Amino acid sequence: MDVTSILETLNKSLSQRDKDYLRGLTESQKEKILKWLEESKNAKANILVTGATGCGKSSTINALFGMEKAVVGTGADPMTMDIDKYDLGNLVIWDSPGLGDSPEKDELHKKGIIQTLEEKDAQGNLLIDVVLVILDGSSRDMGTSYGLITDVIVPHLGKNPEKRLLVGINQADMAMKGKHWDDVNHKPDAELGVFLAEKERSVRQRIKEGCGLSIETLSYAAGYKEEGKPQEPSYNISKLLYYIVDLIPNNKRLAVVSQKNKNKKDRYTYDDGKKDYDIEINNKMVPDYIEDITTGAAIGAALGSVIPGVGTAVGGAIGGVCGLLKSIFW
Ligand SMILES: Nc1nc2c(ncn2[C@@H]2O[C@H](COP(=O)(O)OP(=O)(O)OP(=O)(O)O)[C@@H](O)[C@H]2O)c(=O)[nH]1
Ligand SMILES: [Mg+2]
Repeated sequence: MDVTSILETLNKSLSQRDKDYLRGLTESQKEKILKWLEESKNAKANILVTGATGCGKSSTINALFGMEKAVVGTGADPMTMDIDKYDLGNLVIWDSPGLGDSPEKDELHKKGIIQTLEEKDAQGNLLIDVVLVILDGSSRDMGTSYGLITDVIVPHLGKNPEKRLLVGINQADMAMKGKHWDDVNHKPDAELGVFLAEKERSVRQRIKEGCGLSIETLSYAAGYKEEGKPQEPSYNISKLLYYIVDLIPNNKRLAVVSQKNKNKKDRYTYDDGKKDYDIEINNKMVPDYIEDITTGAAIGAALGSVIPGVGTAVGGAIGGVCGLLKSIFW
């Protein structure tokens, strides 16, 4: 999308009422909004995805963001780290094996995870914004993953551990050995729904008992992929992105949403229906301190029309938003 069409789209997404409202904001409110957008332009978000072999890390990344465009690289020290790094420009995804392979490999993976969690950005802040630990929902043995969470990850999460960790229970379709899954609508039936809710609750409780933290858990299905065929549609992938965005710092949220997988529409079609997560994601893009003052979420509407899935062009898109807002403000 070029800047002119971005501006046009934006202009259309704002009603006259929104514009009047925005124009009526105080100078300091206007400055605050522009400052946040300016910061968002060059912000880089970092997400670490980890979990046991075969839990569905790659499938999840693919469903969330689409990896066709990803440049596959390696971690800082590939000989010892074994961490794949997907650099999408404004979003970097670190894909690390979890534990459970063999004692020697586990040591290696542990070291790699800790090293990544301790990395700092140019400002000296911890580099990784959010850690997504993926559990295989079809497996009964979660012991190894709890160990990974409480003994390896949590001690290295820094000051606000509850704001940096999320646990996803993947392969929801296989949680009851493939039974009670509605293949047509790509979601669990009532019985499996209850089973999954119980699973989420018990994982939350185990973590709470293990390290005292209240960590958000959610079940989803990235979607099974057969060799040579496209990946099956996902379930709850928009909910997963919503949870991720919720944990991401304010000025990095646009970076994450800009990478939302928009090539495969069905990826974001099926979820538990408790909320419209796509709308919730758009609402989350605007920091709370700004949403408070712009009751109509006018900016959210504008951003929602250009940011999701815009990819590396996010800087230009945000520039467009800034330009339009300036022309409305003054
Ligand atoms: N049924 C089902 N299968 C899935 C789902 N997600 C992933 N899979 C399958 O699980 C297998 C492993 O998925 P990957 O995404 O490669 O898992 P991974 O964690 O990246 O595996 P490693 O990189 O080898 O550690 C593949 O056959 C996927 O198609 C899901 O939601 N449901
Ligand atoms: Mg993988």
